[in-house]
Amino acid sequence: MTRTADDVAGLTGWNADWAGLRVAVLGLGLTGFSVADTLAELRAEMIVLADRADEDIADLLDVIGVRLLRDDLESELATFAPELVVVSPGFAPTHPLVEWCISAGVPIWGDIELAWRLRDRSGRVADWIAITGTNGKTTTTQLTTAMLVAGGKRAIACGNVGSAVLDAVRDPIGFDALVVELSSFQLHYLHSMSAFSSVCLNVAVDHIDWHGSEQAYRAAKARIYERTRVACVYNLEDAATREFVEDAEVVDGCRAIGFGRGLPGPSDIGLVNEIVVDRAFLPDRWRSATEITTVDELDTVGLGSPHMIANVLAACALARSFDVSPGDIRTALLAFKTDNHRTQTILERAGIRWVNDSKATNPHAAQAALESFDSVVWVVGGLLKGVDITELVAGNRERLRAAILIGADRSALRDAFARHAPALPVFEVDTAETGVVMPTVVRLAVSVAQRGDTVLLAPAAASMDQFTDYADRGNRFAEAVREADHERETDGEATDDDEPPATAVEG
Ligand code: UMA
Repeated sequence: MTRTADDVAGLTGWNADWAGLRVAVLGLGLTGFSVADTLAELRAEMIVLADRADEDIADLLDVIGVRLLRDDLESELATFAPELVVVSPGFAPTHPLVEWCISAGVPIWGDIELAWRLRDRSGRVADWIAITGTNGKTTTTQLTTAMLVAGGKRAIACGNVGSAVLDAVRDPIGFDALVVELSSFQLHYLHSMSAFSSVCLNVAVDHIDWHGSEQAYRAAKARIYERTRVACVYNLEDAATREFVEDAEVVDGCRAIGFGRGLPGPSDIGLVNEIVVDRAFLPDRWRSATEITTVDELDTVGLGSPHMIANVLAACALARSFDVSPGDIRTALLAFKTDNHRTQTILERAGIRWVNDSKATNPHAAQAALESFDSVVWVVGGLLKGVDITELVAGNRERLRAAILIGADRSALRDAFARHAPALPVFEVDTAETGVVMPTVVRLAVSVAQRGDTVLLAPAAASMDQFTDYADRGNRFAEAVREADHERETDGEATDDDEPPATAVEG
């Protein structure tokens, strides 16, 4: 039975009849794989079309039993005759495959549309807070997430910030809120999202090559506000964003909340004498205002520049709409910079998450970091300061894929692993050369990590044997991770000569 476009439009909910639906997935990057993986779980009939594909991801596709086509894509698509096409954001509307779908009348969704329809995957259906804008969206997404988390909500940043929304939607525990960063590309292919609150931070000319015109780019940005339920947040200093809100079809009762660095009116968040104040989310907003923080305080954590203040104001509005208290928001803001080396996700690539928790300078802190993840390649060691590491090793062996030992005090670690996790692959980085340690760690981690793993730097030890301090250790780890990723992206340009000279031995 072939499904019509109307049948496909009616597919909403994880338990809808996805089985056997003929779907073509365009692209095989972060988005394409998350889409294929999800639809495989739903037993759709699927092909993935990508003329360029990362070999690792292609292998994974093979593992989940999905067919990848790399040549003659237009005729493959026509032969397959999809009932639905799910397109990666890199595919512009003028791409020949997308044009074919348009002319054939096949519904075209982005991954965000699919994720929205499948948001009831875990019993706990998250509200979505949607963020776009030409500039500042990633910072605002991170700030908002931090504020929600400080307010006791289970929240995650996802989307264009670098992790697929479908992965967040399929989290087994679920979230109170997804803070979703959306690019104009993603918005273009999004049709039914109804965010809890939404913001377009600003609009400048961008991505004309993809959209075809400035007007089309702006139209995509404006979509963020459609069907918003509680608060449309707009920039008082950017008239276009206000116009977008005025033109949007929102849910009855949804409010328009302005943010800007000037004096706030009722229903705005702004600055009064360099104090960040909320005049939107309080009972008597006509006569009073709530103080959140000051510009001086923001300055101390590197958030005092004008564009950063604007991002902070927008994030405050979104968090306040979600009922986060001014006190919790302030707490999140003041911790924002110092959080850098605490379970900071550096990168997610090919299903592997790279996390920096260099701040874990003792077993207690390392335990907290380890508990956050199910399957870990653990980078551990340094100056143990005479602290017994045995319990930490014994108590976590079940969640470990492998361990990579660094630092001066490796013998205690080596013994603990030998006694309590004898079957675990344990690698040692036996160099003390500062510039070489982390590239070696990353190389070893790449060789052993599998999809779903987290490579976690949580050393449970002080850093001064090899690094200036924990920040230096964390920064060097992050640099090595990004460097390795860049080398991979530049398609094997890295040669053996680029490899760090250190030896690494498997224990
Ligand atoms: N492909 C082809 N042929 C093409 C075009 C693409 O085969 O002509 C395939 C290739 O297999 C390639 C894949 O498509 O590997 C790439 O797809 P993609 O470009 O859509 O990238 P993804 O890996 O899916 O990542 C996308 C976003 N990328 C873009 O929008 C270009 C990521 O944003 C986003 O984090 C991710 O989805 C998860 O939501 C990055 C970005 O640069 C950070 N965004 C732009 C920006 O911020 O300016 C918009």
